[in-house]
Amino acid sequence: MTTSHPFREAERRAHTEGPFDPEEVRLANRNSGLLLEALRHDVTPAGLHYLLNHFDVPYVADGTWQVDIAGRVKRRAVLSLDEIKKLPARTLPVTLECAGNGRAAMMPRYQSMPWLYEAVGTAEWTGTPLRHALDQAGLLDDAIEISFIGADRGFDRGHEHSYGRSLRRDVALSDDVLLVWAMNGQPLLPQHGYPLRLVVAGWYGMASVKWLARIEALDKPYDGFQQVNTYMYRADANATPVPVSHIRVKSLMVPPGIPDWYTRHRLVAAGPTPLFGRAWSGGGVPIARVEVGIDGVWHDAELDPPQGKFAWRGWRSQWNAEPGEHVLSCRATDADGETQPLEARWDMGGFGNNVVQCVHATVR
Ligand SMILES: Nc1nc2c(c(=O)[nH]1)N[C@H]1C(S)=C(S)[C@@H](COP(=O)(O)O)O[C@H]1N2
Ligand SMILES: [Mo]
Repeated sequence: MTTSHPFREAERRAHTEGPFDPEEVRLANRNSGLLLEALRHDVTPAGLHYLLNHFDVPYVADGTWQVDIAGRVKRRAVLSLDEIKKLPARTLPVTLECAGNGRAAMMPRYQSMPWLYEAVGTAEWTGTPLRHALDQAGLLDDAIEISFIGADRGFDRGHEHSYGRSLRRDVALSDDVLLVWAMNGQPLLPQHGYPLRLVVAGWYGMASVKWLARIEALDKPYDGFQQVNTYMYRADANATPVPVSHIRVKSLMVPPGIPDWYTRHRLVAAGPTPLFGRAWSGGGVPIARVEVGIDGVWHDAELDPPQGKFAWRGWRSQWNAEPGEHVLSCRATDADGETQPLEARWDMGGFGNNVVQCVHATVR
């Protein structure tokens, strides 16, 4: 190798089983997940929303941010935050989920951020549809993709890069792709992309670029590391990679009863026990059905009214808890007929695991 950086691919084992490595534990400490009991909130308080940051959170001094819109445009535009905030605003409740959610439950697991179930949250994002900002520069006819580059930079598998992603032109121009400056009515927190981020409703989180510094219109597909070298579904090393895009249908429940501190095993009092959770899917596809499984026997849950095209939907059910050991599950089906699998579908990078959740409970 002739590169002049100190990071070698060989230092990371691709797949592993058994105890977590210190590197995985360190990533888990940097990237917090939603506490499952916080599924109760229709809108996740910002401090409980999951986090996924690849590199360092950039320090941004107030009042200095600018976004450069360049590439295949009629006139390059450099917009300040104040100029962007003057564009037509829209607030949209959006459920974001990390594409790696569930990775740690795959066997063997890919060594990366070891999520179990908790890389999900729903916030009310305020911003302007991206197309209003693009209008300031004017896309040329040959612009086929728009790329989005963040201010954070680092290495992954030997490649130095700024975090960047792209969208096809028609996707980028949809009203559901927002340039966002507020989360739940407050300025973005540093860790969620202050002062400006993209939110791509209906897609896994990797598309929603934080600390957005540069937008470039391209006449060829974007080839940044986070676009082509990762976020691809691959069953094995020889399989044709399929880009990760829309969120897969999923549901989670608030674990009932009280937990054991260390194992999180639940203790539930015998008798009628309300169960509550959330279900969501990607691409704006509505949730059609949620079932609750008690020791493998399934029945329908009741759905709460929808909260918006891109937000999770509440569901509830009653469990007549009888003394003994039990396994509780939930399974969502969307309007396209997609449903959650009972066993994780294998993926090389640990992406898109929407296996049903299992909660172990002792009833006394
Ligand atoms: N600039 C930048 N944007 C980013 C990331 C990042 O590391 N850097 N992580 C992405 C990933 S993988 C996810 S899942 C979401 C997480 O958004 P959140 O931390 O606000 O929940 O941000 C995305 N945007
Ligand atoms: Mo992610």
